[in-house]
Amino acid sequence: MSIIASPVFASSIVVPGTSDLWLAGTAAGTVASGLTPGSLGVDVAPLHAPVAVFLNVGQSYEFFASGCVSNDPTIFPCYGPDGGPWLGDPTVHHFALAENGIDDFNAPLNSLIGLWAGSSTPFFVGSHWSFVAPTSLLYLGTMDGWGWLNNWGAFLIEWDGGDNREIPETPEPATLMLIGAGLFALARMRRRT
Ligand SMILES: [Ca+2]
Repeated sequence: MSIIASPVFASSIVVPGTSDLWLAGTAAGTVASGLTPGSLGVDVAPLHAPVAVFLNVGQSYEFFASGCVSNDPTIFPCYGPDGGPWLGDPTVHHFALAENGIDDFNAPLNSLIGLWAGSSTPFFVGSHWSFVAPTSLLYLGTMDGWGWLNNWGAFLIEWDGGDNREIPETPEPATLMLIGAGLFALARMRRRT
């Protein structure tokens, strides 16, 4: 008999490949991510905005991402949340550089990336991420150089943690037995010292 339960994902969310982090927190109609710095953005909020995730500050979370995203499946592979190379380079950056208060950033093509509300610095998330939430609003998007509007696919993010963590209201008998055995062992160790 095992008391280790299979993972229970309390929550899940879908991040479309069209989720452009450089539109995080922007007003409707804001554009971003043209081909060159200063060129008119081709992605528009809220259609291509990143996905907003609300978390509990100071609580622990574990994210598991699956699925795949591609710039164009007829030309590029469909990469998982850890992304892949961009034309031989291990990473790609934001061709328009800093935009809408969000810094330029390098990450593997089509990888899952994030940005905390109030921060200007994106970060790599990938397929597995354990963290403590520093603030309540997290934006999730995918990595690209420009033009998220034509991206294919999506990532499914399942997570455990926060107030959604599964906590049994009453310990199961096996758990109580283990706790009892642990206390007994502790008492024996203490007597020896
Ligand atoms: Ca694209």
